[in-house]
Amino acid sequence: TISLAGKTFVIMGVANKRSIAWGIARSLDAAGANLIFTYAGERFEKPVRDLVDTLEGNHELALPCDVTSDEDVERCFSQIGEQAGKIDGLAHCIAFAKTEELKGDFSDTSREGFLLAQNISSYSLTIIAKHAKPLMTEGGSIVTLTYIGGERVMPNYNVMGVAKASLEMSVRYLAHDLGRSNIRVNAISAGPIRTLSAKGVGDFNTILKEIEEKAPLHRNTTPEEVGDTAAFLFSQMSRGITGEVIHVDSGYHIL
Ligand code: 0WD
Repeated sequence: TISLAGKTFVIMGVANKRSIAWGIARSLDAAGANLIFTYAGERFEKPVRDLVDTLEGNHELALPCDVTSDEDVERCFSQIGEQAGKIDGLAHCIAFAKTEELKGDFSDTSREGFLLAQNISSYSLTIIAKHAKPLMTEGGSIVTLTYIGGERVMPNYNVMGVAKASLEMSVRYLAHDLGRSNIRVNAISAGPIRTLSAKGVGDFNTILKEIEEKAPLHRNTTPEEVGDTAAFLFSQMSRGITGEVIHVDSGYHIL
């Protein structure tokens, strides 16, 4: 197993125990890392703190950070800087689109819904990278989560697919910028996983069944598989990798 002892990582986007961010938290905790959690708003504070208490390590910081607010992101990272000093990496596990735009025709997408999906699911990575960079004084690794619907048309993914395409390109531009500071930026393209966010995608069960039938490994992706790949991307084992999208999807993307 990978050791991340003595390293500190920020994990953004734990909503509940099914969250992919929580799979990442468990893998990093098992590797001995120190973790700092951010959550979207007050109502998530208690559930996040209760979950964090179940981990092995003592992870003290849980902070609010609504990524739609520049001030919130700035305040959050300055607080992290004050309390933790430097950080070694960050997991961005955040996305949002209106449920009514995750079904039906993409051509019906509203301007407002389009911009909302881009704002929370894509632009957030850029503003976060900007404020996290000064804290990664010894280099670092940023990992975000994407989906194959950002590369090809998948049923019902619609406006979120366009946001993921924009997110994946942001990964490349950010990797280019931050490489000078020895900060790597990569995405994990996860297979479909039943989470709170996934509930919003129309016909999600059909998608899960299709993976079992057709993907090379004939099984669905688990948050643990994504977590272990994130641990690799946060470790020195992956030091030569940046600007990459790694598929953790039972091989479905080759079809
Ligand atoms: O099949 C899936 N579940 C896949 C998800 C396959 C491939 C990729 N992904 C991606 C998602 O698109 C997302 O980027 O993984 C990431 C994490 O999603 P998740 O684990 O599936 O979903 P969930 O457990 O619902 O966490 C998403 C979280 C939000 O949940 P809540 O209920 O707290 O809104 O994104 C966060 C939030 O924690 N989030 C925000 N955080 C800060 N500011 C905001 C915001 N404005 N909006 C949403």
